[in-house]
Amino acid sequence: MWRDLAPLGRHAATGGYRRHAWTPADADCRAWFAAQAESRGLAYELDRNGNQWAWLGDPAAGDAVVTGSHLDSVPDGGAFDGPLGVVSSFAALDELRRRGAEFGKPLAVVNFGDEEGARFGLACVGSRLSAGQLTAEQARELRDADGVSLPEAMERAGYDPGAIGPDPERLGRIGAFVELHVEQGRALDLSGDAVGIASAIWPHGRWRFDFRGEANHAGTTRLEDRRDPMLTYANTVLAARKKARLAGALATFGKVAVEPNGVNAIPSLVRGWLDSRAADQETLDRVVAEIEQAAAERGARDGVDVSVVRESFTPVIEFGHALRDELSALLGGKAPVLATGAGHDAGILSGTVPTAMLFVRNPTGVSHSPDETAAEDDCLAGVAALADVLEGLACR
Ligand code: HGY
Ligand code: MN
Ligand code: MN
Ligand code: MN
Repeated sequence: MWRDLAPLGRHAATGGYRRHAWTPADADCRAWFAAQAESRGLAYELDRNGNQWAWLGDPAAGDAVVTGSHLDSVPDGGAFDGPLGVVSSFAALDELRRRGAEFGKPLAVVNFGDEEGARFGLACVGSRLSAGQLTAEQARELRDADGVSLPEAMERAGYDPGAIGPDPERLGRIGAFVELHVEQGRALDLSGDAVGIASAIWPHGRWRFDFRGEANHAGTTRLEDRRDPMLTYANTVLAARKKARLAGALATFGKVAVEPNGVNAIPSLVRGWLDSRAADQETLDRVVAEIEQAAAERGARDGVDVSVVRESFTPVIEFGHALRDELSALLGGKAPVLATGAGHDAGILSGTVPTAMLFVRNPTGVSHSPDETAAEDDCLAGVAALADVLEGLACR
């Protein structure tokens, strides 16, 4: 169902998906979204930041109930992270129509652009711009690995980046936003539940570590004469794992760039990106500081300069209890409530509109991988739960 409904299959590169912002794969997903809206007679809108909306009812009436997620992916990502939420939103709307629901408020399905930040390095670009958490100036500075700026990428994809920026009027129309998402963990699998409700998103961020050494010949430079940044980087990766383990936090160096990146050349520069997350701010701050210190100490030994830039950060998101409890009641009080370390557009929006999240069981917990999966029955249970929630929030 999910691979058919959202055109993901064509973009499975080396087994995983590469639906990155403003690429042809993204364009296919966007075309799919517009077609889904049109086939249901929903009013389609593309907003100033490239987010897509499919409206039932008049948005100007306000107090809209909005549901949706994202369609883009991480490199070699899976088929469910994002698309499950968008597809389930359309399917839940279909279910409400089957039930003969009478809508007392406008309802919309949304696809937020560039949630994963795979191309430009910042997550939730579409929702951050609309919520005013990323300025147009900051967005214009974003560049991909080929030096293409976000506005250029948008233009090449046929979108006008001229008006990117805060969208308070549109977000002011929203009375409640509910995002359904595949769980990126095994809590529901362990508890034996198909659907859960989010309580919070851990604080998390991305830090860029630059390790600058001295380029030299791999075949003629004595070990004692080297200033090898790869050595410092490798020891920093090991230190990050140790510090995170000791603190009960998470730390991942998942992306690296090496210059000049030649097999027979000692690098001049190794650039490593740290993703770190923890259940509370104090732990996160401490772990990152300890990793920075370990990098600096090892760099001093290796004759390597280390500099660190925090590229993005999201403080802890506590989803409001009122909407969360309303969802719980609408689901009969049986759905477990759980926190997550994964960032979401719902987290970004929660600072602006009442927001809640539903999670669907992931039997292996695996995500950000082609192996991500969810059982059909659980996906359908997610649709039914979302329909119940939307009916309770938007219908007479
Ligand atoms: O990285 C995250 O936490 C999310 O999947 N974008
Ligand atoms: Mn993701
Ligand atoms: Mn996601
Ligand atoms: Mn999300």
